[in-house]
Amino acid sequence: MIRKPVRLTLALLAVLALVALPAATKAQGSKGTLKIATQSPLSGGQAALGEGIKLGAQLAIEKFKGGLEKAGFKVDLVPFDDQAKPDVGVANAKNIIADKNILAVIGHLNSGVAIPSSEVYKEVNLAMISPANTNPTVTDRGYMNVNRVCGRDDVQGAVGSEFAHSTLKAKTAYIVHDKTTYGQGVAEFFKADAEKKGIKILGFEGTEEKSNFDPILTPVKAKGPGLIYFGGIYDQAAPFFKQASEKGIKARFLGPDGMDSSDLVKIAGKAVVGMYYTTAAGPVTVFPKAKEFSETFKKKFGKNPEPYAAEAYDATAIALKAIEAVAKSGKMPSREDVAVAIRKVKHGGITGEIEFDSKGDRKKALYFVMQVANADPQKWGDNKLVKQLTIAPPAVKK
Ligand code: ABU
Repeated sequence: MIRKPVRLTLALLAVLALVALPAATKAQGSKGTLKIATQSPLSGGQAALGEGIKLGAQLAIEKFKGGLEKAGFKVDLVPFDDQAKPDVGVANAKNIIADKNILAVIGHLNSGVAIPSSEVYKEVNLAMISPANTNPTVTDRGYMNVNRVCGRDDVQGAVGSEFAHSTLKAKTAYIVHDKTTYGQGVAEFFKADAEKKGIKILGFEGTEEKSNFDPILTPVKAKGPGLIYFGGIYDQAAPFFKQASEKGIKARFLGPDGMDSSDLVKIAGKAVVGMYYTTAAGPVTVFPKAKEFSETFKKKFGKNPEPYAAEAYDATAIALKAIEAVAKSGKMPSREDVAVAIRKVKHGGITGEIEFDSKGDRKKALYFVMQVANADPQKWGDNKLVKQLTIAPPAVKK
């Protein structure tokens, strides 16, 4: 038999449970579902970086969705595979804008995909925050919905040429690029600044070849440059540099952030140990606040975060902050509200302080010169930090 005080306590608990129930229901999405999309290559030769971007965004949503959930929203991630192809990115973008619950896009990896896809997002003022796109055109169009947390290739190209000139003492260089918006663009910025510094450019050549570089490397070897610069991405650069090394070419190897993936050494092995690259992705070891992210990432996904995963985490945190700010005002967040709110966010991210200028560039972007230290892909994070710079975006040309 239940005694009277116990009966009263049980009755009280039952009443409390009934009162608490509507609140719990509200916290589980009674106001609807808000979605954040990612667009990056999840298949093909650049999937290592693209997958990292998706997983960085996923971790940020898990970490920061609490405020919106308390306000009654469910928050979902919707990953899209752009395959590093402009037409696929644009087709995905059309599907993204058709889903009215998607309030921000974190992406892309490739500037040549981000630029046409963001023309689609612009039609509906859907915010894009890029973790990785470095081509100037991404933000130079001045779209209110387009932002990036990384630096720009007009700066990155010059950081590379300054390093080639002042530290490597290169007198001559041969430049190869992948003919993409990004690869050719950064190669041109490198070339222009290298020439100003007196480096003689012995060749400037674009190629879409992925496996047999002999027709390019034979004349390169004959010209004997002090440095080879490859403007492109690791899936093409790795076999290129591997074959250059096997051919006995003694030039120094240098490239931009497209080199910055553990897959570079997975494909090229020892041939690229000692080579240099510039990057706009912070090696997570330089950011004390990224330690927890890095550990959680490894524990949850069983691998190290690839470059730009931390930037995707910060970009997603900014999007959530902006959505929450709009939701707090009592309004159902619209895409335009969110795009406007993103420009007002000041975020102490794991990759440093982030704030956007009027074009959507990070006010103080980070650039690094790195040297490949080891042929083991697991040790990509141990690459040597040669130089770290914080540089504001170039002034807007009038
Ligand atoms: N910045 C690295 C990825 C290449 C791109 O921007 O297209």
